[in-house]
Amino acid sequence: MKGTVIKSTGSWYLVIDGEGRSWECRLRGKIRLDGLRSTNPVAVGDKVVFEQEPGKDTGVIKSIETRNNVIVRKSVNLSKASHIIASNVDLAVIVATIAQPRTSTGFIDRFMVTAEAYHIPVALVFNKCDLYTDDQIGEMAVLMEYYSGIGYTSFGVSAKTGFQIERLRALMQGKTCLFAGHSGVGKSALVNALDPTKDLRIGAISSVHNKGMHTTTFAEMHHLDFGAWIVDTPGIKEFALYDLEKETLAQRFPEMRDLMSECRFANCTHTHEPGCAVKTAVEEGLVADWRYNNYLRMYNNEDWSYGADDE
Ligand SMILES: Nc1nc2c(ncn2[C@@H]2O[C@H](COP(=O)(O)OP(=O)(O)OP(=O)(O)O)[C@@H](O)[C@H]2O)c(=O)[nH]1
Ligand SMILES: [Mg+2]
Ligand SMILES: [Zn+2]
Repeated sequence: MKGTVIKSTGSWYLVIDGEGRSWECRLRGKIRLDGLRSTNPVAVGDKVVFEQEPGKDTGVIKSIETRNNVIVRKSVNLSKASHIIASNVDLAVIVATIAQPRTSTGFIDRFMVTAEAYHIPVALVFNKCDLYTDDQIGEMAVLMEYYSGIGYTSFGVSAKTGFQIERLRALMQGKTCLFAGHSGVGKSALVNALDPTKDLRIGAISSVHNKGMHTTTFAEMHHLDFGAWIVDTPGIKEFALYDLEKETLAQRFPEMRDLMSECRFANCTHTHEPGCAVKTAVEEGLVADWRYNNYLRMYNNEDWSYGADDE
C-alpha cells in the first residue's frame, strides 16, 4: 500500500492512505536514504510504501519514494547530521509577527536562503495584525513591500480576527504547505483559523519573556477543509543553514542574484571588492541595507551555526 506520513514521533509514524484512512506504522530494518545523513529516517510528508501487519490494523514501512525536496535543520548534537522537518513541500510559509514575539529579519532571511537552496517556494505572512500600533503597521508595510519586490508573496493576517485569512486560503489551495516560525507567533492558531473544524492546541505567550511556550512539539500534517495540507511545526529559535556554501550564498538572495553579473570581478564576494554592483545598489538604496547586513552576517558565519536548538 502507498501513503503519506502525516505524523512522526520517532518510534512510530502515522500514514494516511489514498482513501483517507490512517495507519500507525513502524519501521523495520534499514531504509536506504538519498545520501542525506539525518537523525530521522522518515519525515512528515514522505510518500511511503507500507504493508499491513498480518492480523493487525498497523503497518510496516518498507520504502520511501524519492523526495522532491526537504526542509532541513542542523541537528543540535551531531554536527554533520541533519533533522528533516518535512519533505515534499509545495510552499513554505514563514509566520512572522511584528509584536509578541517579534520576528527578526535575520530569521526570515535565513529561512528564505535555506528554502532557496532547496528550491522551495516561500511566502511570508505577518500574523497578529490586530495587535499592531500604527508604527508597527508602517514597519510591516516596509518589509512587505521589499519582500514582495524581490518575489516573495507577503501580507498581513490575523488568526484572531480572521483578517486576510481568505487570502491565505487562496494562496495555500491545492498545495502541501508548511508553517515555520518562532514559538508563539500563532502557527497553530492560523491552522484553526483557516479550517474552523480544527482544534489544535495553542499556547499563551509568556508574560515574563514575551515568548511562546513551545506548545507544538512534533511536526504534523493536517488536511484543511478547503483543499490543502498544512504541516504545523514546533517553534524554532533559529534556522541554522544546512550545507550552505559561501560561494553560492549571494545567489540565494534574488535581488543580489540579479546584480552579480555586473560586478567587476567574476568571483566577487560582495563583501569588500571595488566595483561591486551589489554594494553600489546598497548605497543607492536599491538593495536594503538590513538585507545586505544579513547577507554579511551569514557570509561571515556569524551566529548561523550555533542556534539550531530550540530554546
Ligand atoms: N492577538 C492575537 N493573538 C494571536 C493571534 N494568533 C495567535 N495568537 C495568540 O498567540 C499565542 C500563541 O499561538 P500559537 O498558535 O500556540 O503559536 P505557535 O506559533 O503555534 O507556537 P508553538 O506551537 O509554540 O510553536 C496564543 O495565545 C494565541 O492566542 C492573532 O492573530 N492575534
Ligand atoms: Mg503551535
Ligand atoms: Zn559584488
